[in-house]
Amino acid sequence: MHATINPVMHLEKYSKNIVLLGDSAVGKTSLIQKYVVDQFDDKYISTIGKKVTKKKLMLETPDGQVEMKLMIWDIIGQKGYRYSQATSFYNAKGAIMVSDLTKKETLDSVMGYWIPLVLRVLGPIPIIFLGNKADLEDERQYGLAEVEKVAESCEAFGYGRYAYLSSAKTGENIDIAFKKLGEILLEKYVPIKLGSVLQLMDKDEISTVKDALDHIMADFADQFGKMEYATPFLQHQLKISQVNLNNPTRSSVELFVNNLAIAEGLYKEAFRSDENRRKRLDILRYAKD
Ligand code: G3D
Ligand code: MG
Repeated sequence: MHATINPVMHLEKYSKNIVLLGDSAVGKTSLIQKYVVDQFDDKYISTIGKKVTKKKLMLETPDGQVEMKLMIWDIIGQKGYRYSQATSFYNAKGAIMVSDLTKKETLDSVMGYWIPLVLRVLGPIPIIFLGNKADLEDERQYGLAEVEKVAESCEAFGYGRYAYLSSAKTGENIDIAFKKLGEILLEKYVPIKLGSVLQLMDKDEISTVKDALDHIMADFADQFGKMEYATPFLQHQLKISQVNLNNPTRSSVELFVNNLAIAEGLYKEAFRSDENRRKRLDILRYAKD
């Protein structure tokens, strides 16, 4: 057998793409700026010109803290450029939808333009709604109740209803909004222990038996140490379990998992190899074909 074993890059699972959406001048770039570097600075905003900003977010889980890397996409351009806008968020797993509290029409276009666009491009994803520029109290044309009403219209997506009044100037509710979105995204993912490190596996990314096998081999290699040492070992186990890497059957992968556990039992404590066995059978269960 000469198949190359190609482990999934589990590190990618830490990164989540999110996007800020809303009419021009509602404060999207300012909110990202304030969240990432804690500054509200017009000069900087005009020069930043970046589409993606990275920010690390620490989240609590029952298995301890998890670090999530948010890749925050800022759309450039106004309403009406739906195709160019879609290119900057087609990969987003969640959105922060911004309207300007001093301009009622920006909330109307959340309903009339932005939500329909999200549904067309991404389908139902978690969305946090912000009524921004809360610091300009005298100019306010609507309040939290109206923003919540819009959020309510997306409750059917299944992620709850989240609406806040925010200000890129004072920082009000910005951290809370990003963190909430991070938490919702994390709930969609199943934390599994891979070796010593808690990593995140996206259930939705395991659609085939092949995907499951990929995760199982990566999990084994991760515990074994280096992939180059684990490879001959894995190839032997694949062979005796009659796994065809091009088209693995569920029963052959089950056998493979059991054989791996037997082999691991030779150098690991019994409860460890059994724990691995059960975990890997769980991974296989996520495969839909
Ligand atoms: P956009 O990225 O959605 O297009 P920007 O919006 O972040 O570029 O912001 C548009 C204008 O609104 C900027 O002012 C910015 O300073 C201002 N702004 C953004 N958020 C807030 C806020 O929370 N409070 C107040 N008072 N102003 C805000 P300029 O003057 O540069 O057009
Ligand atoms: Mg902008």
